[in-house]
Amino acid sequence: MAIQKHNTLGLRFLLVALLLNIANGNDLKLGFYKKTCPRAEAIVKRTTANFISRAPSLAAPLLRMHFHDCFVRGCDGSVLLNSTKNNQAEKAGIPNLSLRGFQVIDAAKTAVEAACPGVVSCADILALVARDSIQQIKGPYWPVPLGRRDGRVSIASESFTLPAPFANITTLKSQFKSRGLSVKDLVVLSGGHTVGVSHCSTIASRLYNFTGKGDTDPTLDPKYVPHLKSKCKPTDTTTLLEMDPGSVKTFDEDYYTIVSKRRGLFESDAALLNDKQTSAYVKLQAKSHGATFFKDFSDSMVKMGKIGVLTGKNGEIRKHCALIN
Ligand code: HEM
Ligand SMILES: *[C@@H]1O[C@H](CO)[C@@H](O)[C@H](O)[C@H]1NC(C)=O
Ligand SMILES: *[C@@H]1O[C@H](CO)[C@@H](O)[C@H](O)[C@H]1NC(C)=O
Ligand SMILES: *[C@@H]1O[C@H](CO)[C@@H](O)[C@H](O)[C@H]1NC(C)=O
Ligand SMILES: CC(=O)N[C@H]1CO[C@H](CO)[C@@H](O)[C@@H]1O
Repeated sequence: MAIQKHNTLGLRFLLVALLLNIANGNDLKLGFYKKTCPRAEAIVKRTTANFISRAPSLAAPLLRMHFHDCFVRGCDGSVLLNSTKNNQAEKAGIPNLSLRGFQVIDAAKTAVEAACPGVVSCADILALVARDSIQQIKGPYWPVPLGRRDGRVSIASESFTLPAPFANITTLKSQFKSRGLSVKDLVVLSGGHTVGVSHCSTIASRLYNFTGKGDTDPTLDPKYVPHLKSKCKPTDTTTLLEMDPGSVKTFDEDYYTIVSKRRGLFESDAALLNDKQTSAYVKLQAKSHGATFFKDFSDSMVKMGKIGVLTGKNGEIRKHCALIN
């Protein structure tokens, strides 16, 4: 009887452990394709290098694509799926605005499929391409444990669960927490905004109509506002703003200097000054010229890459990244 009870408890413990395991990505492994597709990682790296050497500005959207993938339904390649007759996919959601670089993923997948058909998932390819892109522009390297499988579901409305550029610090913290990421991960991963561009429309209300009275966000450096207004007229939907003016293609710690000067583009960037821990981190990285930023970014990217992954027999290995099998 006692043994029986013990066994039941043990089984329950095992089940819970298995569930947790799936949820925090501990099933992923470095070198997962070593036997089944030994050249997979090299092929992805070479394909990525081909693109990024010609167009370094693609590194930023590829990093962002991996973030969007992981934050919606976990890192399962759902961001890569096209809409169909009966379904509007994540790509069709407003927050996808300016997601670019799908051709890099498709090219890497085609090259990998030629070597080992039906073995390597699109979710893994995206995780590798994001890492290789950032390394190629002299950013940090991080190890990418592999073995993600591809999901079969992608829903436009779920893209609204992504953090919004107007989110406050409370909302940002809880959106990261619900995906198993810490307050530190929030301030570290926001450093991804050291590369890339944003549309004027994303900050139009911050510049021109913050509280609906034709005003400007008072948390924005008033000396910086005229510059932003000269670049972005109120109804401009096409002009691009550099997130890190002057070093938009360089992965460095400038982001924290910019935010500490109250020149971060989004309210979500500025919000990092409204919490003790995040604000201390911003100031520390700004002052120390990013002493620990690369190491921190690597650690947080590994964590982000494990969010809600499908492993084992879950999901599938897509034949084409934009289509379920
Ligand atoms: C913390 C919450 C975050 C918010 C609210 C946010 C929001 C945004 C928005 C609104 C844009 C620009 C869209 C446009 O106007 O075109 C953007 C761009 C970008 N984001 Fe974030 N983001 C967040 C976190 C992250 C994270 C965690 C990463 C990666 C680690 C990331 C990487 C990027 C990159 C690289 C770009 C530039 C993309 C390009 O050049 O096309 N962001 N983000
Ligand atoms: C997915 O959609 C894009 C954009 O509409 C299109 O160019 C591409 O050919 C589609 N991919 C597939 C496999 O249908
Ligand atoms: C943060 O934003 C949320 C959602 O918009 C709102 O409910 C909450 O009151 C805001 N919190 C603070 C402290 O402003
Ligand atoms: C500013 O916002 C208010 C309230 O949302 C709106 O009624 C007004 O039309 C906006 N003004 C402009 C110039 O967009
Ligand atoms: C890449 C992509 O699919 N972008 C789409 C994002 O959403 C906008 C607006 O819903 C579409 O116009 C884009 O084509």
